[in-house]
Amino acid sequence: MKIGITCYPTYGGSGVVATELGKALAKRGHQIHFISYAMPMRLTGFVENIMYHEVESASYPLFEFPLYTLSLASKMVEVATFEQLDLLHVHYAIPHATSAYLAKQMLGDHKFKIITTLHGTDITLVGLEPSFLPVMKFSIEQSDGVTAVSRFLREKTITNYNIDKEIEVIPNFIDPDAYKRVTTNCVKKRFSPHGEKLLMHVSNFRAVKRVHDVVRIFALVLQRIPSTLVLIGDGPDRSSCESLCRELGIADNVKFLGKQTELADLLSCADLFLMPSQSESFGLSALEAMACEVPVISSSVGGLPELVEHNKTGYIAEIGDVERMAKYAVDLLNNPVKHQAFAAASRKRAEDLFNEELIVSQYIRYYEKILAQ
Ligand code: GMT
Repeated sequence: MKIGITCYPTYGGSGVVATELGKALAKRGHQIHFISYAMPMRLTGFVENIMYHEVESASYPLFEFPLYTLSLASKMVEVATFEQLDLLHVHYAIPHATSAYLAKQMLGDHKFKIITTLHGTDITLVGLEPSFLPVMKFSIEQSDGVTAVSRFLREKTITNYNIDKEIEVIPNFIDPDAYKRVTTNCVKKRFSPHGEKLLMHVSNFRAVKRVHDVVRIFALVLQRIPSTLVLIGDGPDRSSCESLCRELGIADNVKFLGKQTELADLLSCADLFLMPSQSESFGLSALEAMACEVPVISSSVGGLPELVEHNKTGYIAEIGDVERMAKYAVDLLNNPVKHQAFAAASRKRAEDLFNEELIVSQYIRYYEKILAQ
């Protein structure tokens, strides 16, 4: 198939899923055309069957805001025409599904199918803004196929937007060969020179991630167990989290690594992964941790209970219940037999339910179904 993929190219789950999907499809011989305003973060080097088309947004003093939606639609028309795309798969509905709709309307003879994958705040937060809601509902309904990354997100889409459309749940995935626990211990020794337990969190440090809760959970754990917290990623809440660590007197035990690419190496050092989010439609970084045999302690929101199996691969607790999450963490870190069982169960769940082979095949079957309609 000839498939166009549009996503945000930045450090974020939807862009990661789109890029890994594109790479996996290219490996299977499909021709993939990424269309975005920058090269997707995980698309490095030359990859057979993958082409990248950059969207250039023109600026003019009259335009107070960039008109990316329009520039993207024009680029979609260009790529679909010259490359004879069969379908255009857009990740994160705003504004990609709208640009795709516009592009399709502009094309006369060669019409492609549009598949929109809903990822999270496009549905649960941003899309609900009155200035976006009508156009979101319309663009989702006009897509030929719609997928959501969890059952939770499918239900939210149906109820929030009153959408009368079949939505296929296709969860996120990992490559179990790329995400596995690596045995080398050297990085761990840097963070835990005296065998301290290592707690980890990876995110874009936005308010929905509640990274302050990560710090507070860790402060409680540290009172009971010698440990280190490693925080990976960057974003709006990073500075205030650094201040909180100083206020709580735990700054020496917390390492802020900023954005990192070699996540499997780092996750392999961790004993626990924390994800106390306010909202999380799936929780891709928690899945990456599980694949590296790291049990997850998370909030019970959104799609997280579909990923984290309570009392088996980790624990879930109410949003903001920092004490309970800390109690779970201490319990697990103090019990090596249980910890080992949770670590093995995490890997097994990631491999059995969310492995690349399984999920990419599911996408291919879905593409074929939509193309046949
Ligand atoms: O929705 C967002 O905040 C952005 C999006 C992204 O691009 O990182 O994250 C969402 O998509 C990920 C990939 O499907 C999911 O793993 C995240 O749970 C989801 N984020 C939220 O729902 C907050």
